[in-house]
Amino acid sequence: MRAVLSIGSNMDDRVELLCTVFTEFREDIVAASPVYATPPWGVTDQDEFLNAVLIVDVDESPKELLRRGQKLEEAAERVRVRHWGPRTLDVDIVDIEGYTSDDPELTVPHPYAHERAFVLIPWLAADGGARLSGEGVAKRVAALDPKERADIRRLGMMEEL
Ligand code: A4P
Ligand code: MG
Repeated sequence: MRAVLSIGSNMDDRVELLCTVFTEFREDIVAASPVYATPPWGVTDQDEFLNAVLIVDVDESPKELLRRGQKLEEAAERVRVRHWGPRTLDVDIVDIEGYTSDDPELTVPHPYAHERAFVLIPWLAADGGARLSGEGVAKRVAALDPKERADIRRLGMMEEL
């Protein structure tokens, strides 16, 4: 099963926290985006995020993959204080090839992916042919507000940081 993961952090050592996800999935990564510095989306009075997208090939089921991501969040001692609020580590499943779900525990595609520059821009960098719900991600990126696009700063590949 091929899945697209969006990972983010805006607390503590953000590079180190994102690195734990790269390490967990090192055998499964098909493509990885650079790491980007991104302004907070949704709840804007919080620190800047680092975000990246990983494309992985895994043997487990969608729910097992969700659980694997949640274990990394737990290991990062993530505390859920506020919806869309500050977090040490967030591992979201953006999309899974050939699979959709409206289960609140695991909604696929991720309901906000199509409007989030911090997901779409890294995803396009990892996969130039990416598609979300039948539409090219390149087209969605082109349709973003230019200011929002310009605010997403490429820092470099994970191994360079
Ligand atoms: N859940 C349902 N579908 C999924 C899915 N596709 N992937 C459930 C992962 N989880 C999914 O998530 C709440 C519940 O969503 C989980 O129990 C899971 O079963 P959460 O991470 O515990 O809580 P949350 O923070 O309230 O919501 P969520 O949806 O993770 O927040 P978001 O939507 O990820 O937004 N700005 C920038 N620049 N960069 C960011 O990374 N992140 C957020 C968080 C806000 N602003 C941001 C960023
Ligand atoms: Mg999440």
